[in-house]
Amino acid sequence: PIYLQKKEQKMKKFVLVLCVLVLIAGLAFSTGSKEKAAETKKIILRVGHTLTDDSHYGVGLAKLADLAKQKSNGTIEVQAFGNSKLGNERDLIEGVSLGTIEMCLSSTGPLPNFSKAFMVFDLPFIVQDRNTFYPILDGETGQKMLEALGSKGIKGIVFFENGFRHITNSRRPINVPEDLKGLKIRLMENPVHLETFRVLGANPSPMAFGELFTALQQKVMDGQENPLLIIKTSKFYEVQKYLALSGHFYSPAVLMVNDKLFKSMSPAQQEAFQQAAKEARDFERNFIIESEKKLVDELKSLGMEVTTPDKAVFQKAAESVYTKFEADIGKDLIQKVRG
Ligand code: EAX
Repeated sequence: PIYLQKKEQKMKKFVLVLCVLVLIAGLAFSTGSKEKAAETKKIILRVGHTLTDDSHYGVGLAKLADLAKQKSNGTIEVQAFGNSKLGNERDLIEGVSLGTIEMCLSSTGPLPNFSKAFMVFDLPFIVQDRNTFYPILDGETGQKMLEALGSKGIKGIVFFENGFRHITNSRRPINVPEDLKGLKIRLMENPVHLETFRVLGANPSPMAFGELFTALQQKVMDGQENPLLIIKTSKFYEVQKYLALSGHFYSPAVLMVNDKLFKSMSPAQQEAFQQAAKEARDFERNFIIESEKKLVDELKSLGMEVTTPDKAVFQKAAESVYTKFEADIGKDLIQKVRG
């Protein structure tokens, strides 16, 4: 019957329309996923640093590698190269600025060569307590300083920690500034640090970290200053008898990425990486705090003789450093960092 034929025709039309729809949906889906694949191309970030794999930098960067991989669905791979393998800190920062190295983790020590404001962290005893300092570093003040690196082609991601620095030497125990008289002390290439040790009466000279162990071993240098974890992991206790818990400087460390490269990542990758970096930062800071609970005893058992100088005496002796650098750094910034 006619009405049945019509029904069949309708049915055929319906199937045809359905087929076309399925085809269109399929096409849309396949181009969609192709776009997605293009958007999230895989990025490999080599990160250079000066410390050992078991140091706070090594441990923090291993954490960053895990988190970045997880959060980016495997599209960001972080490869760490420690022990100055990709260069000393100044070379590393220059490399990141030029784009010859993707990323580095460096103490703020060499950063005044790139942006003067960073000198604020180098002032003696300006940081006394981590808990009040972290919010300043992670808040607006620190953020502005990281942004200033943009003009050098560097994206400053977050502040990790290098830590409170203490003096070691092979000659004598240090209790008062006079004990430093005439000692050849290696400092970072940093004008504020060098001036501080000059004012304290030592004989400071700048040297790259990678050359330091040999210089101490061969007595080219009598001493150096670094956080406890570095004294342990870089084995300075093997060539330095005396440790003074002076805590005279606090070094943050900046995780830096080449700016162009950072901008070439998809928005989702950028977000994933920044979140991973924040979590790795917190992890690294905690690792230091936990390690430091036992480090003095460990270093003693490794043969070091430890003194605890009166910080107020050293602080007073180094006061003129503030006046000397105030104009370069800015009174406001000094006030803000002091908290
Ligand atoms: O950033 O050079 C130094 O003494 C630093 O503490 C070290 O390179 C870690």
